[in-house]
Amino acid sequence: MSRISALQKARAAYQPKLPPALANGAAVKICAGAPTTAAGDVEAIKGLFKATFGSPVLTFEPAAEKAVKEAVTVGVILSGGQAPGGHNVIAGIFDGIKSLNPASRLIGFLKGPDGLVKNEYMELTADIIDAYRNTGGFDMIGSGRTKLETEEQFELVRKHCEALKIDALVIIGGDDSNTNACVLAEYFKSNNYGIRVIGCPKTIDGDLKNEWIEASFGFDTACRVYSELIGNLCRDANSAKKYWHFVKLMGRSASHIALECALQTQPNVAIISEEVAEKKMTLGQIVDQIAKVVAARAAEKNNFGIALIPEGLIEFIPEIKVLIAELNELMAAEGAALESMDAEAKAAFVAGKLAGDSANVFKSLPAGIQKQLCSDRDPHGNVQVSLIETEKMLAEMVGVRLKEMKAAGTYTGKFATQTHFFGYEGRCAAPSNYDADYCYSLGYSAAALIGAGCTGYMANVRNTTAPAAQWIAGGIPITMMMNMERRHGADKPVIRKALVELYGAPFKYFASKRDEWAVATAFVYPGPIQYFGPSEVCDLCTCNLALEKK
Ligand code: FBP
Repeated sequence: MSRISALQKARAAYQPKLPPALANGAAVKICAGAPTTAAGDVEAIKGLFKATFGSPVLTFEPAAEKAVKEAVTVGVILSGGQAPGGHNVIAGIFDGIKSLNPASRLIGFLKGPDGLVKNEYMELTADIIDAYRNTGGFDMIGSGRTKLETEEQFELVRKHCEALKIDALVIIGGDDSNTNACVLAEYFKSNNYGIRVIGCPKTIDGDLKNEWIEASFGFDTACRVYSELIGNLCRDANSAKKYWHFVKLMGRSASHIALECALQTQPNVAIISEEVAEKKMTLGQIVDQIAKVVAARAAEKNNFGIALIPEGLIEFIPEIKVLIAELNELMAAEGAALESMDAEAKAAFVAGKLAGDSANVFKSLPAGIQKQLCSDRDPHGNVQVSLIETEKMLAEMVGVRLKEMKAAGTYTGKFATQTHFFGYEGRCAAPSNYDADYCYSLGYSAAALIGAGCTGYMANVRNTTAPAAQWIAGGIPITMMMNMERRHGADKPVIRKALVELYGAPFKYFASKRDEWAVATAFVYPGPIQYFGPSEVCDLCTCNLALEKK
């Protein structure tokens, strides 16, 4: 057996908490609400999801007594980027289906949706599950970003599931992956294939949430890891007093991670992309805003500070957003021509094809950023913003602006920078108590939905700011979260992403404090995640959730 750390050994014994409805196993009493609709473009979604549209929200209540149901065989995939707690979702599914009937079986498809299409799998036995309880990472079965969308893929999935006698599939993923789950559920149901599909909300980005889904799993742990690191940088900056640290944080479409880390650490600057879009700020205005804070701190002899930059910022700056939309269309149309080109040639080719404002904006960007904007999209058509070095670009541009201010006599300080990108550091961390409990409960809820014969649902656990004894579990129809969006040059049904709400309590609190945090050195040092010790340091929820539920 390979060596495991002392923490992993001790942590393996942690028994995640479950909502009371699941205390007697996954054979629960189901309470159904009223028929549901879609998040937008209702008629289009209704037309595309004729078999699964309109299902009710389901809430579980405890069964009167432990019941044995028919054994089920369930397939599971992890899809998209890693997020802490994925293994606990699988452990929850395993324990849940075993509670339905000890003869139930769990098959793990390898490397995400690809495993389903290529029929690569392994049976997940008790020994395997036990070795991964409460661990971070997705290494039990791996993950991938392949999009399931063609009928040919769906038929392969059916063939492989039927050969393994699979009754239901659980897709653990973000908005794109749960969109896959919904499309697959519709295909199986409308063709009477009898294989059910259930989704689970995963993503460190925190943008898969809505009125019903309080959080995507992994967000809590990842933000705690980044906040610990940011807190350490804050302390270093405050000790050495000579660097401004520009920290880019993952979160490609929404700034929830940047906002949460700002709430946990109180940095001098935190840019929130959604505000940039709302105020229609230009890149120049963002640079000015940061430079003003640097100058104000320099006037107090504080030539150091911390600036948080959300990974997706570039896509929210209106002029660059228009440029990216045009680039997406252009790259989809010219895919064949671009395929054989290197990054430099792609940028030159694209520059020659763009016209009007977008051509000027593209030309105004540093060459490195131009190339990064022309790099391949992910399989879902998203720009890979983790590859765009916004933190370096801003640090450089603020430096240039400060030189101009110095020449004009409005700034007299010193400006030296360090840049960082925190993303991968947190995606596979050992789940916090919140994520360990939440994930296990989500997996167990997925098992309960399967036991009840449901399809096209996302497992749901809510009221999670209260102790687990008050958590509510159930299922939400995925069609309820969908709308139409432009992807790869075509309108597609997708789950609506949750962006930071500028009228929501977390942003409003941040906005009420940021001027004070900008000039004062008001850093908070959260320290590492605590797995053992008093409840007030171990059983926390995010600042976002606490403020939203206050
Ligand atoms: P998911 O949406 O799949 O959960 O992934 C989120 C994320 O962690 C983003 O924050 C980041 O931009 C992206 O994955 C990077 O993914 P990759 O390593 O595959 O490029």
